[in-house]
Amino acid sequence: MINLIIFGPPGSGKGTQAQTIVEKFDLTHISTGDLFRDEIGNETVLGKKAKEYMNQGNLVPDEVTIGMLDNKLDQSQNPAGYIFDGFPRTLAQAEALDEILKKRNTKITHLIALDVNDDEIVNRLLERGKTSKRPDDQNEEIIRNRIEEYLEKTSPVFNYYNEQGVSNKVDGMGSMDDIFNRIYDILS
Ligand code: B4P
Repeated sequence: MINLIIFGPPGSGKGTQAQTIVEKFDLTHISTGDLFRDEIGNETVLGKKAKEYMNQGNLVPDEVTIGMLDNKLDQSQNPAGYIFDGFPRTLAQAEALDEILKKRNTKITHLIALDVNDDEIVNRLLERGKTSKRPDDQNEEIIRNRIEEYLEKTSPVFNYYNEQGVSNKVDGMGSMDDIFNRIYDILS
């Protein structure tokens, strides 16, 4: 079983690479960003809570995010494993994920961190914002806030899993195929 965390700053290619990894390894893709955007689109109570944080480029509170992830895992059993995209984003989420997987007699097998510089991130997200209409992709100040949130709250998750011996860094610059090949080498 592969349980992979695809990790990195906003716009580093997590969602993009997850799509290809899912096809090659038959994993189930769980993206907390996509789950929140579905909740917002359906105007649920959870979506209304998440929207105010996301639109400013802030993280949604842990208690909201962890409960949502636990429910999603209950609904999508896959013996081949999971790819966690955008989760965990804090140490508390990482600890909760370990507990959630332990209950299911499994654990994280790999964390792959995509390394991309800040200027490239801003360019990619502003470019995506032209078509995605995502409010958090349309304003450089909000994108820079997302990068700050990542550095302050999310980046320590790399070391947390490094202590478990499962963290890997991958150069996230270059073509999507080249980056996928770097990831493939680690997973196979
Ligand atoms: P996410 O939806 O996870 O969004 P993201 O960080 O922007 O990454 P994404 O996966 O979408 O983009 P990708 O890098 O693939 O999170 C959005 C918000 O939701 C967060 O800010 C937060 O508020 C909230 N949230 C989500 N999870 C949370 C959690 N666990 N806890 C608290 N809050 C949470 O791609 C970006 C762009 O780059 C694309 O346009 C792509 O085409 C392009 N691209 C990718 N690879 C490229 C390459 N090699 N070259 C050129 N362009 C490339």
